[in-house]
Amino acid sequence: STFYERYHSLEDIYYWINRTAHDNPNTVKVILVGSSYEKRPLYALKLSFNNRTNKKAMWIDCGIHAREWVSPAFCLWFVHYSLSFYNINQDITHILDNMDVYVLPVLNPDGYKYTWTTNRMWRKNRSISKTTSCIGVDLNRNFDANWCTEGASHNPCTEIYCGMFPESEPESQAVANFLRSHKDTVQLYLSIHSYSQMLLFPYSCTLEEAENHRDLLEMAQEAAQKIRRYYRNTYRYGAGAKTIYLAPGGSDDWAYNLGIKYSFTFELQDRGRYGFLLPPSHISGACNEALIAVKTIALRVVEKT
Ligand code: 0X9
Ligand code: ZN
Repeated sequence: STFYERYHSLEDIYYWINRTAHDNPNTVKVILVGSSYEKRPLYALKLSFNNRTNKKAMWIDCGIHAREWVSPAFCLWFVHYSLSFYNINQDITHILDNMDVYVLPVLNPDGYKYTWTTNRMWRKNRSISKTTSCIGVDLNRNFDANWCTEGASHNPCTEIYCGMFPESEPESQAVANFLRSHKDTVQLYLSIHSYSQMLLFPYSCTLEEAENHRDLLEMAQEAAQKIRRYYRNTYRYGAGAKTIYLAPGGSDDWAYNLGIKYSFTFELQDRGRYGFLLPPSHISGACNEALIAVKTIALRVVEKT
């Protein structure tokens, strides 16, 4: 199997980030977006294939939930595909000609590390609370979107602990700060999770419909259709609250409310057979189908603007 068909330790991923930038000096830059609770760097890669002015951008983050290993694998896959198939594949070429891409491979490095060393099923970050011995905040409940209402918990011992206040965690704050300062260029926000095979869009924090719900629904539907057609796999799609569950404080809803009107959360393979423990032999299938969904949605966003 190739490098991209395996799971990698945090150290390997840091090494890969550096190496990828070093080997592609004209197109790839490393951006330090912030640091984690345990002071690990949060590196994003910026892919930029030309110097057009007023270029728009998309953002992809992976690994917000520690145990969802196929998610960081997708971010690596996507970068590798972009670098390998620019000027070969029409769709990715058109996307990269019109958009810069920011890719954050591991949003939650402390949690990811912990799943490699101590507890494979860890979800949250590793921040310590003053009031209990329970550790970690669910970073996807820590953003300022109906923060800690139904679908999140004030109890630090739960898997959906929302933290002390919105953006209390350095990881969520770093992403929020970056997007706030790039909101004039970033038009598409993507957050990659697993598992359950879904393409979700706002809102998850309320049952209300997003203002461009029809638009988002059509994009997700087209992406799901392509996955079915090319890979014979089924993805459900829809607004988060009605498709999976009410869950406030998520990055997708927050980014949407910031003004990034195309905002999606992908739940990659599988539908529960292996769950978070998706075997490495399934990485290529999972990533290829997610890639076709990303391309479909990004092409639509490019067309609209
Ligand atoms: O609950 C979540 O954070 C995501 N599912 S997961 O099983 N990967 O934990 C779904 C996130 C959907 N979006 C929001 N809740 N905002
Ligand atoms: Zn998740």
